[in-house]
Amino acid sequence: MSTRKIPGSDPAPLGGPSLSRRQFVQAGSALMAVPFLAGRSVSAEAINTAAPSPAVPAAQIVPTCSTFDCGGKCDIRAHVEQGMVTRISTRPDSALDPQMPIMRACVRGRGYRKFVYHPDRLKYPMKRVGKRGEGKFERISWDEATTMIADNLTRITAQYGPAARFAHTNTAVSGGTFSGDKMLRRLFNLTGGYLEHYHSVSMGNTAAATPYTYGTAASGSTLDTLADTKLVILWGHNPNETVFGHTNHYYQQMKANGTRFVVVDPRYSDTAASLADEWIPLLPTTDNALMDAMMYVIISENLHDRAFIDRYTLGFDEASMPEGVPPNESLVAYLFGLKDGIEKTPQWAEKITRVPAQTILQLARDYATTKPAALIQGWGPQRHNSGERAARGSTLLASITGNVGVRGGWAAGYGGIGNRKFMTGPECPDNPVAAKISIMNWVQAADDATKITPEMGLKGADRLQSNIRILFSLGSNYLANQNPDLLQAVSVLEDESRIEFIVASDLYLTPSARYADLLLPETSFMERWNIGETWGTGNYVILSEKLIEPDFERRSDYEWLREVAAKLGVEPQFSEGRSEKAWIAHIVETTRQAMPDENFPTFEELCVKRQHLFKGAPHIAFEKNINDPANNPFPTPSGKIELFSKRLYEMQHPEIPALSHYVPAHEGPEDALRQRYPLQLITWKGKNRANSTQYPNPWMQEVQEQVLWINPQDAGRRGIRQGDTIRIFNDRGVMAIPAHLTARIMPGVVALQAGAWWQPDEHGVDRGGCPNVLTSARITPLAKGNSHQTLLVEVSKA
Ligand SMILES: Nc1nc2c(c(=O)[nH]1)N[C@H]1C(S)=C(S)[C@@H](COP(=O)(O)OP(=O)(O)OC[C@H]3O[C@@H](n4cnc5c(=O)[nH]c(N)nc54)[C@H](O)[C@@H]3O)O[C@H]1N2
Ligand SMILES: Nc1nc2c(c(=O)[nH]1)N[C@H]1C(S)=C(S)[C@@H](COP(=O)(O)OP(=O)(O)OC[C@H]3O[C@@H](n4cnc5c(=O)[nH]c(N)nc54)[C@H](O)[C@@H]3O)O[C@H]1N2
Ligand code: SF4
Ligand SMILES: [Mo]
Repeated sequence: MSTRKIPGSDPAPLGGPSLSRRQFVQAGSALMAVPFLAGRSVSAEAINTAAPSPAVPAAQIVPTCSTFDCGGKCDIRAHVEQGMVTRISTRPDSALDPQMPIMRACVRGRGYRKFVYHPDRLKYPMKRVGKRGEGKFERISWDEATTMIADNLTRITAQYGPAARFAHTNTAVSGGTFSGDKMLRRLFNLTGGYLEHYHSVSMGNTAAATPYTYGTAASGSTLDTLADTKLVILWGHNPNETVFGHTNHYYQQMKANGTRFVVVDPRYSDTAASLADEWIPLLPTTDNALMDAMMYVIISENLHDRAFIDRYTLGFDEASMPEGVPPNESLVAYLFGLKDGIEKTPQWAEKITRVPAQTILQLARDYATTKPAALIQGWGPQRHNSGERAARGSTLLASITGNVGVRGGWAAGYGGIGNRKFMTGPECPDNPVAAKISIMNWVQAADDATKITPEMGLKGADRLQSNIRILFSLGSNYLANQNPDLLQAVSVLEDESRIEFIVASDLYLTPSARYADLLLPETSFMERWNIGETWGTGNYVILSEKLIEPDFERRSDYEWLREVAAKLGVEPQFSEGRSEKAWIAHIVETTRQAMPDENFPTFEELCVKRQHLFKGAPHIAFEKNINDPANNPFPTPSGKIELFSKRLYEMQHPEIPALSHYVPAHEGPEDALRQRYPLQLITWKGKNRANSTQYPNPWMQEVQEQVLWINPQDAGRRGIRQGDTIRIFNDRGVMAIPAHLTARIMPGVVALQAGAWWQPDEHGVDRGGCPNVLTSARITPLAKGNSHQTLLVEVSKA
């Protein structure tokens, strides 16, 4: 055991004397206090027989990963010396395991230490002393804190019922198998339940729209199937920054092998800079116009895959329409203007999108004649109020060109692969409360829940009986910062007669945490046991070991929840006697049982092996349905790929038409509001933070300043020069930050990196550059989801 090599570990790590596993054990007495030893299968005997310690104990290099919601799950190396993480490095070249995609730490990963050891980190539990939102807190003991929580839970549940209890969205901790947030839900359900929410603000619009084409949202393939793809169109997808599992590993190989990349994005993103042979900027929300015109060209020039269309699809032309639909509703009828008299030509689309007609013509021809080709849509285009249409539009293009179910093609927006589930996770009893709201309804549910209707997104009930009265925000900055139209949200939070008790647990006093009544100092991923999981777009897990002891009075969410459970009298059922580490071991065991063919390691084995790559690659979405349609109909009502969706047709909602074609967006380029607010604003996820996580990290602030990207043409018209402080405003809010003049953003559009902290000055002007002082809380028509990306603003010199 002591000589066994950790797969992927470097025999000669950079920057420090190397220590073999045996030497490490021999150095036992000096290192016994180092907590990570406890998890290794190093026997006590081995330690006791160890030789005397060297004068200066060398750093132990531990392969681990973070559990943030950053899109990646990288193999980082923590250098641990005398109970401190002294350095972060990454998977070394010599460790290349051909089985594992290469996931090296990004700039955020390299800076993790500054996040964990930052002097501003919360140190003690604190209760609010000023007005709510003022940010004044006073230190209290953990006993007082957990008593406050237990008492408020008991009082509020007795007075308003369990549906008055709410747990906010929690993406910062969703990258781990185990989280306080999951355990909070367990505690809720053991004591009567809570008001659940649905909808992923990340990709919920794609997830809701895709099943109308294919019958399921599980429409992603594994990236290893793209090795021989000649053309990839990355459509509103910026994986160079957002990572998405291990996109870069494959895209860099493909680039080296000659794959042509086209990037369709209003911004010249880092992905466009590093991969693109061609960048096609278009006005935000006009993606469907470009798609419509591409389909027009493909069909007019007879480049569509007629055999595929006839065999697998519904609604292409009048001959293949479902029963009971009047004439001229098919795709061909729409594109050639048989109903509205408008042919969806490249010239038509040029006026809407600003993409030159010739470029559209060429893109359509390239996509239809390169076999196979992959049009991969990111999640930026679907975080719009036209987002569901954009997501479904790409499924139509893939279908008419026969790129569905074939190796090297791509069916839909970047998405989940099959029904893959990795770790089983802590068990959660059923929620006795049937009602569910969309995450977009939470502000209304706090203000006056009786106004929420099923049309707005209420599920499982016709009305809500109670407002949200007690709210927990664990691992999220979504009370204010990340929530669309944040000023509207905080006006409800400030009213103490609405939500009566707010608990926030974070590492920092974020703009959201300022609204807490009780503020709890959580541990970081380095201070507790967990397993990092890739999103469904990847397929491995990495042990995230406890490396250091928490300082001050920091406690993991699970630790204080246990104390609350005890005060509510349910601790034994809640914890089942397990520590955090014991839960991880338990989940590993239940995962092994749930997937007997997977050969998943035991907990002891995982502590040595550190990683596990799940089987299931390569996977081509819908391969079965295409190879053997008789036995594998698509799970749609017709059993076919539904270009025309009768289900959508019956909704008769003008914003989600049966064909998913272009419809001008609210606050889009055709909105009359443009006369006052002529610029479209979009946000993107940048390289120096995961959403708002790591915002206070000084190393990350050096990487990129919060500035507004504005095209020199738009700036020139307003007399704005490089670096000028400018005001960006609309009816919802105003901010003042520096302007960055760049041709990387097309005229008519301005762009801000998402996730900067909201910092209002005494006049209410945000000096931090948080886009959500400007964004809209409009709900998308089908998913009842978010459309953070669709908004109009004006910019002027401050
Ligand atoms: N570095 C980093 N990585 C991250 C995150 C992070 O904050 N930082 N966040 C993680 C999370 S939580 C998520 S959900 C994912 C999100 O990943 P995505 O949603 O894919 O990322 P975004 O940057 O929001 O959008 C991708 C691109 O869409 C473009 N775009 C915006 N509007 C339009 C449009 O109307 N049409 C077209 N064609 N393009 C448009 C943007 O300019 C951007 O370059 O990333 C994850 N990865
Ligand atoms: N304008 C605009 N708004 C957006 C987006 C956008 O693109 N543009 N993107 C949206 C998307 S896709 C997402 S996913 C959301 C993300 O929004 P949120 O879900 O709010 O995620 P973060 O902003 O990362 O905030 C997470 C918080 O958790 C804290 N944290 C980190 N680790 C831990 C931990 O271990 N325990 C606890 N208790 N806390 C921890 C961090 O310090 C941070 O304050 O934002 C959405 N909002
Ligand atoms: S922040 Fe994400 S992409 Fe960066 S090193 Fe960590 S896991 Fe990898
Ligand atoms: Mo997200």
